[in-house]
Order: sequence, then C-alpha cells, then structure tokens
Amino acid sequence: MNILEKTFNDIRQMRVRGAGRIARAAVKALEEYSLTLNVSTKEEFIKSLENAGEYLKSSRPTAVSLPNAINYVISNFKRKAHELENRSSWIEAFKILCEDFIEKSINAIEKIGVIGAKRVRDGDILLTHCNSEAALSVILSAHKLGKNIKVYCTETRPKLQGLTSASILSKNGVEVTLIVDSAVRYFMNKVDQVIVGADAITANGAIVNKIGTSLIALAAKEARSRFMVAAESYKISPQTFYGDLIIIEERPKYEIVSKDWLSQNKGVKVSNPAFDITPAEYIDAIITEIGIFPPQGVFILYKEMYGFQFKDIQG
Ligand code: RI2
Repeated sequence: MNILEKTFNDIRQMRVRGAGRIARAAVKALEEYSLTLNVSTKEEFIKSLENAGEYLKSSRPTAVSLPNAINYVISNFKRKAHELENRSSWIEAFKILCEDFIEKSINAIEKIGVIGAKRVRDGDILLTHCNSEAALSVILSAHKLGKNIKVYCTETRPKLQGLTSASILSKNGVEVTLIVDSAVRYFMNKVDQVIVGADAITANGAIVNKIGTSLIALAAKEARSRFMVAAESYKISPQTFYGDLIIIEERPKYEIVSKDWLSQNKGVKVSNPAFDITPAEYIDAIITEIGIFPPQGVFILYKEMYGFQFKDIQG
C-alpha cells in the first residue's frame, strides 16, 4: 500500500479524524507522494498531484478543510511553477508549501485558543461535543490562564469521540463531567457557554459539525447559554458561495448496531449521518485565528482573506 492509499484508508476508517487533522494528514501524504514521482515535466508533476489530491478528497465528503488544504497547496504551486526549472526545484517548492500549510494550520489552533480564552470567564461552566482540537484549544487556554472552569463533555455517539475530549481535558487538570448525548438539555441550564468545533462553515454562516451539534444549539438557545464555534478560517466552504450544499457523510450502520442485531431485525432501517447543520441564528460567534466574527460576517471574512483569488481555492 502506498502513502496515498494508506492515508485514504486512515481518513475513511477514522483512524485519523478531526477536520484539521485530516487536512494536515492529506497534505503530508501529498508531500511524501511528490518525492516518489518519477516524471520528467512540470505538467506531469502537477497532473499527478491533482489526481492524487482528487483521490484523497474522496476519502470523506463533509469536512471542507480537506479539499481546501489540498487545493491550497496545489494552486499555490501552480502559481509558482513558472519560476521553477528542474525536478529538484519543483519538489523542494512543493515540500515548502506543504510544510508551510501544516505549520500555519497548527498555529491557527493555538491562536484560536488565545483569542477564544478571552471570552471564557472565571467560574464559567462549559459544554463541548465530540472532539475538536480548536474547541479544546479555547478551553485549555482558559484553564492555563488560571480561570476556574468546569466542562461537560458529551460522549458523542456513535464513535464516542467525547471520551477523547474528556480524557484530554482531565489529564490537563480541567474538572470534567462526561454525560450521554441525550442528557444535554438536562444540564443546559447550568451551562454558561457551549464551545464546539466545525467541519465546515457555509456562506450563510451556518456550521456543519458532528451529528447532535444542532440539537445542542437548540437547547442552548432555549436556555440562553452562549453557543460559540471554534474553527480555523480554512473551514469556510467556497463552494457554498456558488450555491452548492455541503454533503453530509452517511457512515456505516454497523457503527450504531451489531451485524447480529441487524440480522435478527431485518425490518429495521438504520441511518447514521455523521454531521448536521446549525443555522447562523443559533450561533453567537465563530472564533477563528483571525478574530471573532458573528456568523453573518463569514462572507466579509472570506472576501478579505481570498480577494481576487476567490476562484483559486475552488480547485
Ligand atoms: P477540529 C470532527 O469530525 C468533529 O465534528 C469536530 O467537531 C470537527 O471534526 C472539528 O475538529 P470527525 O472527523 O478540526 O470526528 O477542530 O467526524 O479538530
């Protein structure tokens, strides 16, 4: 199995997961793949990267960090290509672009933590869902600043990524309570602020995140608890500006029930969407590495970031 197949499988089987992590894993795989390419022209080099990029993009359909990261490194390489004369210079230039993306992506998570922590007050009770590096960065930064916080982590059926969040927070000294997903409304009156990540941010300021997020947002709205999203700016989906909808990934039904149970209950249909959509009106703010924005400001943020390169990021 080559590096592309291995990374594709790791992402699809969720051995590597989380919107930011899959973006970095795909870019790293492209970088390693570029070293193995035995091609004689720049055009062939670019074509091979584009084909490999399309393959990696198809591993999971929802998190736009994945196509955005791949398009970012390839389109920047194409822009630079005319300056590069020989094979070693293409490889070096592509490697630098990939490493630069990975470094920026990691730095963005840290910046989100610094910015978001300012909005966490001493004594706050927080709730998070699933396992988001960006959301945990905010919570851990607030904790490091000495703010006395308590966190509810949902277990996040069916893959139980909430247990990972609970474990990380607890190992870092944060007081954590693990709850089942259906207990969210029961606890929401105690919660000052919900902090979740995002797999995609759409043109109209909605966020796409782990299934159950939109129910939590509803409960937060009813209880007047703040609902904050922590997400790197490269999770904005360019395609949604052109009218496309985000594809919601349907995961295998065996993540919910066993094969034995299904064979004994053949009449039962099982549906396992991995994500849902939380509309802008349920979101108080989106914390990015550039700053905190109301969800309605996504369009302006996107224009500021990409200006006339709007089409480039589409790939
Ligand atoms: P970061 C995850 O998706 C969760 O939905 C999480 O909230 C989101 O990605 C963002 O995570 P999955 O891969 O990029 O677990 O903030 O399905 O780590």
